[in-house]
Amino acid sequence: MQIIIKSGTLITASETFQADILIEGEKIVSICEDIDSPGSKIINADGKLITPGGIDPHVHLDLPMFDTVSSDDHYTGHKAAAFGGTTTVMDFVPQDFDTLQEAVDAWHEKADPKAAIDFGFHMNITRLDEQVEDEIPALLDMGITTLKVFTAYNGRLRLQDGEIFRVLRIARENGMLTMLHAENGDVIDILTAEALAAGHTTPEWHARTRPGRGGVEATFRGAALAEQANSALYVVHVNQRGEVDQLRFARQRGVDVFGETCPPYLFFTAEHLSRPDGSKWICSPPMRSPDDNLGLWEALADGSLQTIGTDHCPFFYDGTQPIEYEGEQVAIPGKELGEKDFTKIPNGVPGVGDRLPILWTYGVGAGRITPNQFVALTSTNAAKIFGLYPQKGALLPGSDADIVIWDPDRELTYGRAYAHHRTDYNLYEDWQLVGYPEKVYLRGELLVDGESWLGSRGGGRFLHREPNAIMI
Ligand code: DUC
Ligand code: ZN
Ligand code: ZN
Repeated sequence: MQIIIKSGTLITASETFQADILIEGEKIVSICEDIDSPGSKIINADGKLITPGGIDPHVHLDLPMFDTVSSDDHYTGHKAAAFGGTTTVMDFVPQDFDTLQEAVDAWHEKADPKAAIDFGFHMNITRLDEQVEDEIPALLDMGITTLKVFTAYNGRLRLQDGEIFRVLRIARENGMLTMLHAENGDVIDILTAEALAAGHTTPEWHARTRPGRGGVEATFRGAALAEQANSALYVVHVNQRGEVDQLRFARQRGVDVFGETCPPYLFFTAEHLSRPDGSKWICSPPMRSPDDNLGLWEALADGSLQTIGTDHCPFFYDGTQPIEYEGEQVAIPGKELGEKDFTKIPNGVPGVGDRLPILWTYGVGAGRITPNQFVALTSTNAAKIFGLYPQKGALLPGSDADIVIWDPDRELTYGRAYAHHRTDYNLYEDWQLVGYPEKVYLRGELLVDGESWLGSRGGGRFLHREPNAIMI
C-alpha cells in the first residue's frame, strides 16, 4: 500500500522545507513537491510539521532493581515512547548470566514478544575475565555493537580502570563503541556509609552522597582511558557543566568522545529531592544546580553534547496503590521501598514519552535549540553514533518510514494522562505545551493517531546493528 503525506513542513537535522512524502510498504520511497500516485492513501499535512521518529538511545525496561523491577516493560514502555513520537529505543542487557549469549537470549525472551516499536540492545559489561573478553566480538553476530561500563556501583556493576581500558581496546579492535556511566564509586560508598551512620535517611542525601566532582573526574578518566586505548567513548547521562568541559577538552585533544544528556538534567536540580515527594526525582547520577541546567543547554546548542536520551527507568511513587493500565489494576513496588532509607529507593525516573513533547516546547519553543538541532539531538545523531543511519533517524528515500506528524498549534496541559508511562506520576505534571505529535508511523504503519493506540505487542523489530558506525 502506498501512502502520500502531503504538504507538510519537513524538519531534518539540517534543513526545513515543504514537500510530499511517498511511502511504500515500510520505506520512504520519494520526497519531493506534488507527488501524485493514483490509488495512494492521502494524508493531508498542510500546516503540520514532520520529523523522523525519535530515537531514544537509553532506556531500562523491565529492569530488576533492589526488590522490584522498573515498571514499564517492553510493551508499555514502547507504547509510551510511541505516544511521545519515539519509534526506536535502545535498552541495556544486564550481564547476569555465565555467558553474554545467555544474557542476550534472556533479554530477547523478555523483549521480542512485547516489542511495539523497533529496538536495539547495548551490552552491560560489569564483570570482565578472559572468557568475557573472548566473547565480546561475538556480540556483533547478535547485532550488538555497544558496551556499557560503570565507574560506580562498587561490588555490583563497576569495572576497575584497567578493565575499562581493556574493554575500550576490544571495542576499538571490533568497531564497537564503549558507553560510560561516570561517577566515583569509592567516594559514593564512603559518603553513603557516613550519612547512614549519622542517621541521614531522606532523599536529599542521595545527591549529597554522590558529589558532582566525582562525575567530572570519572568523565575525565574515561576520556583519558579512551585516548590511551585509541578508542571512542560515549558518556551517558551527562548531568553537569563540569562533565561537558571534560568532553570539550577531550575533543580538542582529538579523542572521539560523545555526550548524552537527559531532559531532567535540563529542568530540575538537587533541590527537588528536598520536596516532600522528593523520591520521585531520585536517579543516578542526580540532578544538580541551575547553573548546570544552563551549562547543558549551552552544550546542546553549541554541539558539545550530541544526543538527548532519557535513561527511562520508571518506578511507582507509591507502589502500594494500584493504577489502571489498559483496563487492569496494576501496582508494582516503587519508591516507597526507601521511605526510611534513601539507599533503598529504586533509582530511576520515567521519561521516554515525555522527551520529544517537552523538548519541543521548552527547547525549541523557548529558543534554546533550533528545530533542526532538536531533530539531530533526539534522532539523527543517535542513529549515526549507534549504527542505524540512514535506516533510522532520517527523512530520506530508502529510510524506514518512521515519521511523526506534529500539530504545531496544539496546546495542552501535560502530565500522566498524556504520557502513557505505566507509573503513578509524571515529572512534568501540569506543564503547558504548545505543539504535540498527532500521528506516529513506524515503518509505514500508523501506531498513534491522536489519542488512539493502533500498535501491538510483537509489532516492533529488533535492530541488528553493524559495527564501525559514523563518528560525528
Ligand atoms: N541510573 C538510574 O537512575 N537508573 C537506572 C540506571 C542508572 O544508571
Ligand atoms: Zn547509568
Ligand atoms: Zn541508565
